[in-house]
Amino acid sequence: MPVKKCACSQLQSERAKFQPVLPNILKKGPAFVKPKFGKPTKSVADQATVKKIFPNTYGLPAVTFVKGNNQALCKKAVRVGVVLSGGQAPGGHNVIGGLLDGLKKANAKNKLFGFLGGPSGIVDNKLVEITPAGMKDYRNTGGFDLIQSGRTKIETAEQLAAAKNNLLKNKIDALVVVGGDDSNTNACVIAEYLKQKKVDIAVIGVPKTIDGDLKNEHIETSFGFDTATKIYAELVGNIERDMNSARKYWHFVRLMGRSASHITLEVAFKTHPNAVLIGEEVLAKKMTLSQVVNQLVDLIVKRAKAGKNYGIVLVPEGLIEFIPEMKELISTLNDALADNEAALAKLNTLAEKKEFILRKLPKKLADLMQSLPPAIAGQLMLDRDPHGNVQVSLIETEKLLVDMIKTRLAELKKQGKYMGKFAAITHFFGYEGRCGVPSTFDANYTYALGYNAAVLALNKCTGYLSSIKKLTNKAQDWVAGGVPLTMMMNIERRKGKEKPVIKKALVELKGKPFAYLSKVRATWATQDQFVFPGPIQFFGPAAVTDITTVTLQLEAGKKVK
Ligand code: FBP
Repeated sequence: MPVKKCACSQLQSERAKFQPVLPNILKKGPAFVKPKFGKPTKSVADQATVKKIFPNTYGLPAVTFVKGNNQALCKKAVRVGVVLSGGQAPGGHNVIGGLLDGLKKANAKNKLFGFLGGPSGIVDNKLVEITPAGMKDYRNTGGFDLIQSGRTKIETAEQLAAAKNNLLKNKIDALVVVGGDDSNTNACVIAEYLKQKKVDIAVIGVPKTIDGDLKNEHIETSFGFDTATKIYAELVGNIERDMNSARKYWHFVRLMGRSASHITLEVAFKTHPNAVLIGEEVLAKKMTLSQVVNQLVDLIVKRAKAGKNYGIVLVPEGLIEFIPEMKELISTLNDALADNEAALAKLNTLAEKKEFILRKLPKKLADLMQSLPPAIAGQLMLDRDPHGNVQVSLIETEKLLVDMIKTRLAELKKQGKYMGKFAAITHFFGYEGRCGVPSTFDANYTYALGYNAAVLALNKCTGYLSSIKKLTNKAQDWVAGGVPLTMMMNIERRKGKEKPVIKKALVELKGKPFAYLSKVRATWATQDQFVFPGPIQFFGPAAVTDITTVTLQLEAGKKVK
């Protein structure tokens, strides 16, 4: 067989033919929609402080696009820049494709430029033009490799000035920042800075993150959540089937999602595991680490009595941050690491750094840190990301739980209270799902978000996040508009300082998805009702190709099986 020269897989070649469906309102192009402005908005909390920091972008009204003649707006050719920021999420390329198509539909002379390697590309003036020909091979593909991503935060006076100068040098009329809560906070900082400097460049955000924690009444979900949870659910389902076939292992699966447990909850809905930990619930119930462990031990003992020495537990990667004593340790560590940055930089090994930092902690917290397995204590010490977040993806909470469970079960065995066998296997699913081929939902959603960002850019809506709503309807019936970035902000402590940031939407314990979990989880615990979702389907009946997440359906008040 001759080797095919094309680097595309068969799936990619076929999937390239898929034309995403645009919401009807955007179909005729930017020349035929007008923004309809609502009432002025307020930030979700800390209004006075947020307003003081963002005097020019605070209080903007929400925007909905309606039919109207806007042809005059499209006469002048514009140059738009796009940057991918933060963690990868399936559909990023389609945001760029939608943006490019929206711009070209408005005026064939419009140009799109991609800043390379994330926000640092703006500061370092690294960009390429994205043409329809260059875009061709990336449509409906996963990954961010067309222009890559990065986590640089543009915050110092020098960085902001360099960004402004490079945008002006390249005659950019609008900048589209595709990012999560932190990156969009940064987009707002840039929008505000440019306004203050009287530079007429609009900055528009696009809600990206597999974590699903960038949401509110205008942003029903961030893109990538749908695909990533489908990929993780396939893997978890496969493990369940393996487990159910051999019936000899307990599997502990940690799932990405940073602080929020949305991914874990959604994967649980799709697979019905025996136990699912929700960080937000652990915090609300103020559960200690031993209580979390004991709860799992009780289930293991109960199942063993029924002859079931196997099971599966889903663990959100941010669990560790929600356990009150760990939360206190992490936030004190955050401040201690930020306050002693220079001194720590001079130390060579992690062990030396740990010794140094232990001396800076109150005794109670130093003792707690010392009581943790050395690997976990070391992982807690690792550098925070540029936005000040603990890198929870590197903390092996599932291993910590298994270690503690083993110890507890051994004690119970000695007391004659446990006669079962406990063989545990740990997994972490995160990076596997972030660059998958976007599901049909994400392919449509990202294309619409990008196209809509072009409309926002042409209308000079600076300080807005691209918003596509009514997502449980058919794609053609989705509603397009924009939500002011300042509306989502509050003040939080980051790197030892109070900072304005977009508030993370954590799992709402009074919300419909968690209520549903509460109803069904006792049954899943003992009466194995595993579901094996299989891989994402791109071709075939709409019932399997177009299905949205259970979370979205429940939030929209729909019934799920
Ligand atoms: P974003 O919030 O930037 O979208 O990143 C999401 C995420 O995948 C988290 O779930 C995870 O904790 C983190 O990125 C991992 O970061 P990194 O890619 O730097 O390892």
